[in-house]
Amino acid sequence: MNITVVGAGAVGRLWGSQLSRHHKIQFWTRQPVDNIRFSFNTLDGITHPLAFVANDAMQLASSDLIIVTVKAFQVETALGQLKAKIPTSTPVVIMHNGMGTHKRVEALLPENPIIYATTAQAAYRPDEDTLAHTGIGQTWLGGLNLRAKKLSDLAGHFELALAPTQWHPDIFQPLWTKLAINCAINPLTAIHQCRNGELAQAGYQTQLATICDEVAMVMSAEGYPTSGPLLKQQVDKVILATASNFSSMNQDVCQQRATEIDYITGYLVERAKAHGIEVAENLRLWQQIKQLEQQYHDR
Ligand code: KPL
Repeated sequence: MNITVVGAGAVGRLWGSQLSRHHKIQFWTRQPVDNIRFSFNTLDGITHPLAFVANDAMQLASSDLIIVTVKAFQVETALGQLKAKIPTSTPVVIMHNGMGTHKRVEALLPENPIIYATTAQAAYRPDEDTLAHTGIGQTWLGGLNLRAKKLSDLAGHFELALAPTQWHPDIFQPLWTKLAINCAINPLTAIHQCRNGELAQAGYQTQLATICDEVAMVMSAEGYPTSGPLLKQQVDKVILATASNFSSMNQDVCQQRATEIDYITGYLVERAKAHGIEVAENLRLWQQIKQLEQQYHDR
C-alpha cells in the first residue's frame, strides 16, 4: 500500500518505520520539509538509520491509507488542511490518546471510511533525531462509520508491522478502557513529575481507586459496563508494565507543551456531566493540570 502518516511525533514515526517494511510510506508534517530522517532504536537495542519522503502532495492524493497520529487537539486542523487534497474514498485512521474528536472528524470527512485506533505500543524521542521503541502493547483498530466497518483486513497489515494488533467490532470499548488508564496514570504522573511505576506506592492507592470508581460509573452509563476494582486491576497492570516510562502528559508538562487533558480527563468530565454523574476526583485533577498549563503559557 501507499500510506501517508500525518504527524512525525514518536507514535507516527514508530508506525511509519514499522509499516515501511512492507509498504511505501511518506510523512505529512506541519513544517514544509521534503524528507524526515531519524535513527530508530529497536527493542533489541539495534539502531537503524531511516529516511522518508515528506509532504509530497501527489503521493498524498494517491495514498491507499492515511494514518493521522497528531495529538487530539491537532486532529481537526490537520484534517481541515488535508480534506481538499485527498479523495473521499481514502480510508483514514485516527490514532491519538484520549477521546472526543470523532464527531468533528465525521463532520469534516463525511464520506471517507474513518477508522479509530488505540495503541499501547510505547515509544519516545530522546532527541530530535532519534526514535526509541520502548515497549510492546496491544493495538486495536475499529470502524467508526459503516464504510469503515468493512475494512477489518487492515488490522492484518498493522499486525504485520507491530504485533499484537486486532480489529474490534466496537472500537469505543477499547477506547474507553485506554481512557480509563490514561485518566488514572497521566494526570498523577504529570502533577507529581514521576515515572509511571511510582504510582504503585501505597500512598497513591486510594486516589487511584477513586479515579477508577468514577470512570467506571461513566463508562457504565455510556454502555460499557465495568467496575472500579476491575479498572483498577487494569491500571495496576499498566503501571507495572510501563514502570520505568514517563507518561506522555508527564513529558508534555515537563517540556511545557500543551497536554491532552481536555481529551482524557476533560472528556470523562464532559460525559459525566451529560449523565448527571459526579466525578469530583477527576474534576480536581483536570483543574490541576489546567492550572499547570496556564502557569507556563502565561510566562
Ligand atoms: O498511554 C500512556 C501515556 O503515557 O500516554 C500510558 C499508558 C500511561 C503509558 O505511559
